[in-house]
Amino acid sequence: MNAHDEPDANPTPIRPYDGPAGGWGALRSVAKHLTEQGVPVRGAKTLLAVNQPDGFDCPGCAWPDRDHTSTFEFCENGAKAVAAEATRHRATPDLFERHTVAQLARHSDFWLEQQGRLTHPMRLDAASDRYLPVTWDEAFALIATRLNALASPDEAIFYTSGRTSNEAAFLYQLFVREFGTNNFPDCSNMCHEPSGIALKRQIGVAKGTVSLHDFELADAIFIFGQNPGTNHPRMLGELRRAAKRGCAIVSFNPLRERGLEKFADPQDPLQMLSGGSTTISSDYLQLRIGGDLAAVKGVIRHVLEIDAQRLRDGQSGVLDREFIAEHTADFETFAADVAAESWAVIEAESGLTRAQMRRVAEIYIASERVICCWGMGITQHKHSVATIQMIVNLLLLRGNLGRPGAGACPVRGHSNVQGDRTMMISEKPPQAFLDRLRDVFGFEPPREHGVDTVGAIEAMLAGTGKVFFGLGGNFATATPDTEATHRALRRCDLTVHVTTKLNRSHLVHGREALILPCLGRTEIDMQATGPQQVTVEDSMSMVHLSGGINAPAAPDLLSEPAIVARLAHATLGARSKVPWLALIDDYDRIRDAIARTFDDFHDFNARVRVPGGFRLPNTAAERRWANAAGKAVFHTHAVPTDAPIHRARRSREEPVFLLATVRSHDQYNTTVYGMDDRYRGVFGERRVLFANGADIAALGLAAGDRVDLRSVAEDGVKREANGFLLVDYDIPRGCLAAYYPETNALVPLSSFADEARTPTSKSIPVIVLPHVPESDAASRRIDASLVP
Ligand SMILES: Nc1nc2c(c(=O)[nH]1)N[C@H]1C(S)=C(S)[C@@H](COP(=O)(O)OP(=O)(O)OC[C@H]3O[C@@H](n4cnc5c(=O)[nH]c(N)nc54)[C@H](O)[C@@H]3O)O[C@H]1N2
Ligand SMILES: Nc1nc2c(c(=O)[nH]1)N[C@H]1C(S)=C(S)[C@@H](COP(=O)(O)OP(=O)(O)OC[C@H]3O[C@@H](n4cnc5c(=O)[nH]c(N)nc54)[C@H](O)[C@@H]3O)O[C@H]1N2
Ligand SMILES: [Mo]
Repeated sequence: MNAHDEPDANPTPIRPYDGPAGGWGALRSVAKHLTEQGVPVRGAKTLLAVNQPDGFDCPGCAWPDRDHTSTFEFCENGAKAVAAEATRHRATPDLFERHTVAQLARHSDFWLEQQGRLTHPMRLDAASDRYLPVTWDEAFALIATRLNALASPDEAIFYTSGRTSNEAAFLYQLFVREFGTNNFPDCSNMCHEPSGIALKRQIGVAKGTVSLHDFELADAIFIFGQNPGTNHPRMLGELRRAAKRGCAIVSFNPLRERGLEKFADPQDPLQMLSGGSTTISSDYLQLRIGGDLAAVKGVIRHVLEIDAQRLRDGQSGVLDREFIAEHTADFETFAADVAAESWAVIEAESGLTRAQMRRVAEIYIASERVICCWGMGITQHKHSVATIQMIVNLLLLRGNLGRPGAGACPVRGHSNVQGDRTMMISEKPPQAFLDRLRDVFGFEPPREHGVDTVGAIEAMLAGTGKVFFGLGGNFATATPDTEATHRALRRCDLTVHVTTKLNRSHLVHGREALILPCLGRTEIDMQATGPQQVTVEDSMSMVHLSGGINAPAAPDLLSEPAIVARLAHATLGARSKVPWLALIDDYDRIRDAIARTFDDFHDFNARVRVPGGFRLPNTAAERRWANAAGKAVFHTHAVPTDAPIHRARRSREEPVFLLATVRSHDQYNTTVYGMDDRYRGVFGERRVLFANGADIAALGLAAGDRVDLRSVAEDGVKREANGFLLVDYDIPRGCLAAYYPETNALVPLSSFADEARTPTSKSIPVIVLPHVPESDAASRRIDASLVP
């Protein structure tokens, strides 16, 4: 990457931050980002429409809003997401004329993003290595021709990122299934897939069970592996309210995260003027990376022991025995296994003391109503499904499921990632759903499972995946094993991306390539019958409308539903059973089709127009268990002691560390907004490695030194990422953290969660070496693989 792409290098990149999260820093940061994007006035107006009944859904995270009708809720990172979309900068055909693809590829991701909104559909001209403008009709005709020429529809792969609306997602799955494949990898495969799998089997729903109202009632909130101060800032408002009324907030995180400690709410004038803040976490457990299963099992062991002791003392026990008897299965087996687990193993693997876990058990028992939240610190490990089931086991012990103030809360990422799954963006659709599609639309959908994200990369590498189509996202950069992924994309005959901005995936292309620019969520979507709204589903199953207010970034942009429908029309033509173009004239027609397909969406158009929208039914929240057992099931899991990290440590002389890849405060996944990570005290620099001071010293290094990373993988492939600045950070020994996506090259494609196949981005065994300047060349090889 070009160093000169980035803003001026900061002379003191590391300046520990001891203020609260939020506060004036958040307001200053918003002003800065709006100004940089050239949108001070329009931006402010745009911000006031975020999450309003007649405005648009925030394109940031999936955290719900209070009623979706309340006053403007301020969120620094939501504002950055809006500013990024409402930018005045434009990536016009002129940009592509001035740069070959190889030249563009030499720029950093940050620079690519700064070029602004794309304005025209572009087609790769291989001879000149340039993208040239193409008409929409030509673009659709080209894709249609290539799709129809495939030996099998399964040679095409259709990726989705979680910003896609319900309407676009529904049309997309309809088109692709009528075309004939279930090849639907999506960002969820890299994100909350393990949550869906764990919960579906255990409690019969693949989603969380709580609503915002439960946060007002909870006596304790446990937060596992999540950094809300950066990734779900509006959640801090709920946590602050909860903390103020005395709710215990217990955070499990290897890193000290500012947003989990103290928060000054920019919504609260008094707090802002007084410089005050609210303490968020009452307890902060700095466990080891990957140590959550052991930690929760330790807490459960204490709960069971306290229960037994109380019974022996003639007191009442602490378990909800009625709930366990009536609603759960397999408790006895589970309890016996927990009692047999060794404390030595629990302590060694969690990195917590028995006393620390005892304290959590006491908080748990003292709390009538408990919510457990979790994020990527839980899902991106080999044993993520088991860890989530252990967290739910803890909830089940005292009936903390399906009653007010209690429940499971996987905190979803992208603003509509949950809705996309509800619309059946899924490589493993249930047969009953396929029957329904057949009955409603009159075509026979494919029955075989398709590929997920890892499977898609494998298929492209093997040459069986030939056309890659991405509805949003940045597949080349978000996925693991960067070098292998790039090789995979380059093997394709055709790569197509529907996108708002230029990103790496457009430059790591197949033999033929198209970039299709679309409207963003903040923009007016004008169709034959007038301006259209779309719908989204938040992390708590609330479905509501979203309509843009800004003029489109360019006259040639199409909406995502229009792109999908016109592509379907071009590809399937007269053989289609679906009136594609008519659906686009009025999105109410798409919603009617959704209502016919999914019972939970009956009277969709009417219900979604009620201010605030509606909540999808959730059987587990009503204590009905729609899984095979017909009960909430206690799942027994051993504490893992033979994971890749254990094997790597056994096989190596030098210390092997466990690296977690995390988000900085100035990024949205692969989109880098800026070079600062304010709450972690990092400024003007992204190649940093957070490490424990004692580990730094033991390596014979000092904070401020540069180091190179090698992953210790079992396939013998050398994977490296080089030139990271060592930062002395409050993190347990043996653990490291660095930013995603700079470290994705270290994650082997074959390293993923059991059952869920989610890449293990939070547990990469690595060794740390002093930086060798020549190794920059190796790091650049990854970027150089961009240059054909
Ligand atoms: N501004 C902004 N908002 C976002 C995003 C963004 O990039 N920027 N991304 C969106 C998306 S798609 C998602 S999925 C979410 C992600 O939101 P998060 O789940 O908060 O994602 P991460 O930044 O990956 O951070 C995970 C946290 O887990 C901790 N952690 C790492 N390993 C472990 C472990 O083994 N155990 C425990 N207990 N903790 C661990 C890390 O220290 C970090 O605090 O945010 C969404 N919202
Ligand atoms: N190492 C590591 N890897 C990870 C993770 C990690 O924690 N560590 N996290 C994983 C997670 S949780 C996720 S969700 C994935 C994210 O994977 P993706 O969803 O594929 O990636 P994003 O960076 O969110 O996608 C950003 C791009 O989306 C496009 N875009 C933005 N808005 C719109 C829109 O309205 N419409 C369309 N069509 N396009 C739009 C822009 O081109 C932008 O460049 O990454 C995963 N990868
Ligand atoms: Mo995500």
